[in-house]
Amino acid sequence: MSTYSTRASSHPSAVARKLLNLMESKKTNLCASVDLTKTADVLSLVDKVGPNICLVKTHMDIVDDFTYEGTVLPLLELAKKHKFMIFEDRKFADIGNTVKLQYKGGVYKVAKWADITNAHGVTGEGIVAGLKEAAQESTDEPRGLLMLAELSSKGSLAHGEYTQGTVNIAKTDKEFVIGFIAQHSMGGETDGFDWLIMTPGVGLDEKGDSLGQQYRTVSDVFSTGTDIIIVGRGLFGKGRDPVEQSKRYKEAGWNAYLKKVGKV
Ligand code: UP6
Repeated sequence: MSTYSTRASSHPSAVARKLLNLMESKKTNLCASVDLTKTADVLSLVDKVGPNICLVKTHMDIVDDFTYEGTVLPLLELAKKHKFMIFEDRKFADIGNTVKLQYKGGVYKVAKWADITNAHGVTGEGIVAGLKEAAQESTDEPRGLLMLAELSSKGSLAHGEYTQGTVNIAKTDKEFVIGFIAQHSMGGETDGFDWLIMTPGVGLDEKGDSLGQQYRTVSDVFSTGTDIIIVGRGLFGKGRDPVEQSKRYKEAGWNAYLKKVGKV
């Protein structure tokens, strides 16, 4: 397997190149999932874990006091301060025209500030085209899309033919679609794709939660093709110290990566 920096040197997406370079220079493949409902809590957590992460994943629609000025602008400042990128986990799932409006507009205007967002394949390839148009009409900054190929939750319907169908949708845009939310590698190398695999449902202490989440360990997800680990409650759950935990997951993720590329 190639190193992050080798992949950065030849990746067709500017977002992916930036992220891969940043991962190499900060020595981290940890994405913090900041699922908190108050802006102050989101920003405080991000400031604590910032030095140890490459990416912050948000669900802005759970933030009670969300405003562009009060929530997004300070988050962008923290992104500059700590050098991480931003992924809004919006999970778009509608026809192209509707997702275009959702991505560009409404309260959140995701295309304006998030480097990366994601979408389900269930509605077909128009979703990629619609989101790409919204990105182009919103900003000159590069934007990237992840397709949801597999989910971590118990009983997920995203497997087999559905997953393959999502991979086929991803193939329709080599530059805008940078990879997948998935539990395994989605291949693609032989067709010239270098997809980033980002994996949620990662936890070193628990096996799951009471609502169907299932956790796998860091070494387990790396053994099946992960490039970036997404960790939420493992960092900030009850009784946890986010600084300590982000260091722990950073180290576990980096060691698993080094092992995979044969550097240890
Ligand atoms: N997420 C999953 N599984 C998926 C896709 N997305 O858990 O297949 C998201 C959730 C949450 C985060 O929406 O924001 O990843 C996982 O959080 P946790 O680590 O606290 O379980």
